[in-house]
Amino acid sequence: MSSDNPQFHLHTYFRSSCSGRLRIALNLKSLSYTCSYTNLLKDEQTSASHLSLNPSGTVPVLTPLNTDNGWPITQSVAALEYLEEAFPDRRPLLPSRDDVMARAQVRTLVNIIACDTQPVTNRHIMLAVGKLGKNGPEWSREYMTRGLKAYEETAKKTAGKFSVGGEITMADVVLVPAVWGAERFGVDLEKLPTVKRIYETMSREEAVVKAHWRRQEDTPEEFRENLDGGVAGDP
Ligand SMILES: N[C@@H](CCC(=O)N[C@@H](CS)C(=O)NCC(=O)O)C(=O)O
Repeated sequence: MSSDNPQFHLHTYFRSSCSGRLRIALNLKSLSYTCSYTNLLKDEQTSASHLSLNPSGTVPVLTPLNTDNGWPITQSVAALEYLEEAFPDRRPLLPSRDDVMARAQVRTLVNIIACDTQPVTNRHIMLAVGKLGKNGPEWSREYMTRGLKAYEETAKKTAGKFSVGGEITMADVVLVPAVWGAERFGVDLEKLPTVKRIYETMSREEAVVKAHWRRQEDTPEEFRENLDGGVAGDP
């Protein structure tokens, strides 16, 4: 990274959990970014222009702007790892290199959400299971519950204030937007006390408040919440 003032561009969607991961990480590391908005409900992720940027037809896409040799990063976990490697001293999101077991634990928790849970609850999967006669939202609730139970059982072995000890890591960054989705789909968090506690602690972080799906420029008016906590339309 050649610049002292690194800038990023993020292709995002307000309710995309994978985009939420990057908003939180960028905020935690105090990195500035501009956004373009890809409306998944309008299938803009499958437009020719988006596919030329990201052949996977998904968001987010993170583009480092003022680097010597940057290009768009089209996988959110690769982008998280990139941010960590490029800016290890800005609010580190992995335990120290001396603690390789703790690093493995963080990556295990990240993968429980990013590899085992989000892909099977993605919007196009819900639509596909709907065509097979299943109830898409019930499907998502079931698989989110399963994934978060695995997270709970795994995290409770290492959790302190956060999922792995007392500092925020990538695991917590990935967990928070997964819980946003789980809440929407009616997953019972009372049965997941470690997840619930960490989620509530994380939700008080300024970086998370700013990254919340209800507070993005592309959040539709009916879902919008301002930074003081009021929901649009509330008295
Ligand atoms: N493995 C990818 C997954 C990206 C992904 O699936 N993003 C969702 C939003 S969270 C999406 O764009 N879905 C579009 C769709 O389902 O059609 C990543 O981590 O970046």
